[in-house]
Amino acid sequence: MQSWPTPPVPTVPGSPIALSLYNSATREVQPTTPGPVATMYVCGITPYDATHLGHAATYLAFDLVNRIWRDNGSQVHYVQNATDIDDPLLERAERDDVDWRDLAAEQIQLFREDMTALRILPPRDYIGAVEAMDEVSAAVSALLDSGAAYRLDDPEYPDIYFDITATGRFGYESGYDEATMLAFSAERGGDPGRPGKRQALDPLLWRVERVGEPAWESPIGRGRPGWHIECAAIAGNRLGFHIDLQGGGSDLIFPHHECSAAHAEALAALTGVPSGHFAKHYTHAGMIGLDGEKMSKSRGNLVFASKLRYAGVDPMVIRLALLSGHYRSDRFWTDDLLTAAAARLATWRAAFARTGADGSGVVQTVRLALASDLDTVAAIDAIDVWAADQTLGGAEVARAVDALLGIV
Ligand code: 5CA
Ligand code: ZN
Repeated sequence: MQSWPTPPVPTVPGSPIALSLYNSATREVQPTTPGPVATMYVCGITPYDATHLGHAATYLAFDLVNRIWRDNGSQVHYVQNATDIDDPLLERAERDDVDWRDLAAEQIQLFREDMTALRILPPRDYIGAVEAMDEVSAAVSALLDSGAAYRLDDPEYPDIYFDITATGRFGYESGYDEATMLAFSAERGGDPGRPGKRQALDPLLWRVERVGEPAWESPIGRGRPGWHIECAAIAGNRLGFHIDLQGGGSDLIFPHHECSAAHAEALAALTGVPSGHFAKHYTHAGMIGLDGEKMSKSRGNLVFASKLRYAGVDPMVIRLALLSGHYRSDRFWTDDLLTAAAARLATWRAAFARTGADGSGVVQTVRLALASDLDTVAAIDAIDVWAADQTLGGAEVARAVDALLGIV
């Protein structure tokens, strides 16, 4: 699919600082170690109710990763999917009496416009599940042939499941215990109670055609894929099966990233690539809430980036407001965040226009803060202190804030 336009990214004077990030798989902050081309896969939207501020906050966190890696001298090969066929999308299309394809296309276009307005660097490959159908079914077929997957012994619906024992390390990514995994599986699209599976946590790879549901022709019969295999195939086929980072919100830690990592590792084993963890870092953003609850499609307590834009809010104010909390903390959206960000941005813009040299070292302070697990709170504090000193020049700092925080 078409991605969205790339905003200009200036170079920053001074010395880059290597990025460290929290890794959900090790439960600690660790240095990232990309080569000349850093490889990042961030799970994309399921295209309805886009783009709420929870989505925006998550994509912003990985936009900072992208910007810091570039500052560190790497190119970034960034891949993102759109889950443009899935049960929740079909349910929403039915509820609203629209064609699911039209709903997806319209919501993906809105998402592109929001990402552009928020100055989020686009993925090099923006891939819909529907357009990737052949490669996804080929991946399922390969897993089935290898014995890592099996057909359910169900005469009516012989769906294909992944055997979570195939990689010998299922569970390492989340570190969750069995009871937690079972609970999240049931809550987040899995079917731990379905009879006939080898293990309750085995995830669906291929759903054979049901009457009235969309289905695709494939070597394993007509049907449509499970959720996790889409991301494993789309990421692995473009970035390889050993990538620098897989990202998303914390609600994707399990089952989605655990299962997509297991699928990717089982696929990697088939290619003879030395087996290791799929991603060096599994990094997750905290949940944005509203009025005491997680902002979610199912609750319907959503604030949309586009609604704020249409009401005349400067997208840079939205961006700064979302960056004013740490990406990993669960936090609440309030209108006060917008008010504070608007005042701060006005102060910063006046300071950016000041002539003369900076001399305060603020650019390095910002670099250090961001390199330390994206500490935007410390970075913003340092810029506030700099802006308050009327004797300091603005041009260098403006360039750094544009390149590293994406704010102009
Ligand atoms: N299409 C799948 C991933 S393959 C999906 O999770 N789509 S989504 O539209 O539900 O979410 C898109 C991204 O936004 C995910 O990374 C998800 O973790 C994140 N997200 C959803 N709600 C919130 C929230 N309230 N706060 C922060 N991030 C959120
Ligand atoms: Zn995904």
